[in-house]
Amino acid sequence: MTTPNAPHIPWWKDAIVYQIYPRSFQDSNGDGIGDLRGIIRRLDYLKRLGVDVLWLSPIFASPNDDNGYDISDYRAIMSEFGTMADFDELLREVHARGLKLMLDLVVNHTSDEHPWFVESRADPRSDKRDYYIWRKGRNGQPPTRWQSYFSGSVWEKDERSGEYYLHLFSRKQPDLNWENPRVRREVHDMMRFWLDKGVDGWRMDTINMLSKHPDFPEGRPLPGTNLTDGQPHFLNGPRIHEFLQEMHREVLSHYDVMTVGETPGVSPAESALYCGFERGELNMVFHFEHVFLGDDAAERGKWSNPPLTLPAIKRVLASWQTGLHGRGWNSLYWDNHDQPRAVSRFGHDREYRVESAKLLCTVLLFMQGTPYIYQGQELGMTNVSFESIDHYKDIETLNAYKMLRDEHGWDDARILASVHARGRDNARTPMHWSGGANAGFTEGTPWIALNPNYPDINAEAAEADPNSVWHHYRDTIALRKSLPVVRDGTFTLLDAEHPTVFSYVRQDAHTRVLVVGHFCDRPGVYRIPSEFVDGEVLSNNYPTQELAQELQLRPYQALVIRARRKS
Ligand code: TEU
Ligand code: CA
Repeated sequence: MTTPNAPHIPWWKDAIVYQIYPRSFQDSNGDGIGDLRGIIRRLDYLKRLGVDVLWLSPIFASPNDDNGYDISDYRAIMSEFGTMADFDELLREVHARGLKLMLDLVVNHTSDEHPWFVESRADPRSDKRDYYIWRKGRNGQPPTRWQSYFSGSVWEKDERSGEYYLHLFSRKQPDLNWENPRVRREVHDMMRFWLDKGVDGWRMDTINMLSKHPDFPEGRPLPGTNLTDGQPHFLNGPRIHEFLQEMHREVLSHYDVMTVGETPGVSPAESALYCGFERGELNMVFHFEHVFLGDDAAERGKWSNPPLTLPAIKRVLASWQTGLHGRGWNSLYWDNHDQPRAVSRFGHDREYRVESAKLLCTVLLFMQGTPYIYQGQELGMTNVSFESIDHYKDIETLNAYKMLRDEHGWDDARILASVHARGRDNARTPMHWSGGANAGFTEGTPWIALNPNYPDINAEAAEADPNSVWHHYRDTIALRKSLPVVRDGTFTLLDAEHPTVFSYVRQDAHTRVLVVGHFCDRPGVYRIPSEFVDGEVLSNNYPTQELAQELQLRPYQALVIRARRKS
């Protein structure tokens, strides 16, 4: 029962989202590939964890050049994942448990096996030609020297017509031409098809890339290559807000849905244009400032793997908390299917794996915004270190391996060290359900090798152990939901330059809460504001804590302390 005249609070502000990478979540038919019926089997596990929304990475028909982010039929289920009847049952079972389902909208590009592109490439006079971005080159060269996210040029020459088509990602992912109103209408119709089935939201892949600069200007030269950085000319392009406001007007505004846009390269101020409460575009966006810290300035981008410092991470996260407070809404994440495992990247995945995985949970979930938990993050799953590139599957990694070896002379050891640290397959090894064969993921041969540490790190063991990362996630989710200050309160970063402690205060008219995270593998002492010295410890990833002005902190300790109300 809402109190009269209370401000309407949309449901996605209170939601916890759990991202499933279906290919690696649960296989149900022994072919070694996760599928929709496997997800149905694990819904009760997700309900017990306490999450509200399930985001599925793409489940649509695809040749899987980029594991489903290359769609060949937007209205069909990928055959390896099951049937439309399986999807309908999954949606029913999700809703029967009071959960919601968010799908992955990949409309910056299709697969080159989509009938639209097959026709577009086959006949320059076809009415599908203008569904994609075809340009003549100059003097036998591509229109620009922009670098693809998957290495090499963004232009692929079609010998028959002599023209080039644009693909910001793989050559099997041709970019759609959003300048064409028929393309936009096709997308709107497809979105309605799924929303009319009862889907509750969309994660929108690379959504700030839809509008390219019409002149395709050359980019900034990239060191050590003959390629350039075209991002200033295709990120946040001239018509992007027009396209998103049209999508909202034509489709989204007619449904009670949640939307999150994947928008690399936006600042907090720019993101407010996408997710500002009155903008009529999206509810929130994913930024990449924390996970790509330093990569832009590094010679080989993320493969150079520049070191992270806690003050730099704090500055970024605090700027998003204060930059969007009262203007828009944050997404909160450490992990997803494109990123290495959080406990390996930001925590300590050896002797302090459990403590640091819990710390990352606490520090993330007490910020303002909607948290996204990636499959396995709730177990403290870690990066994997396959000893050969032959074990890796991700097109981004395999293309980068060739580029780094052939164009930059890196040896295998150097390339593998970068892949171990930053490769996307770190997040794509099969989910660990038990310590049994193949971690309970499949009775067949898994499509990608498992992380060998599944006997020690798996859901069955975690649920049985009250001190596990899993129980900390479940308890922290429940605690977060009991404290309105976490959804509504202000955020104040303390001690921004402290090298090992991330501490901040959340406050509203009734409550002040202090969050302290000690990102360090040694004990430490941290001076807390005096008002919390006689406070109440609401969360602690260690069994006990003496409160004092000079707080004694254990390695990777995380605390949440509520100040006592002044009478
Ligand atoms: O990722 C978009 C994106 O920005 C990625 O290139 C990301 O920066 C990179 O993978 C990090 O190394 C989305 C999807 O999340 C990703 O899985 C797809 O490969 C990509 O779009 C193309 O659809
Ligand atoms: Ca299967």
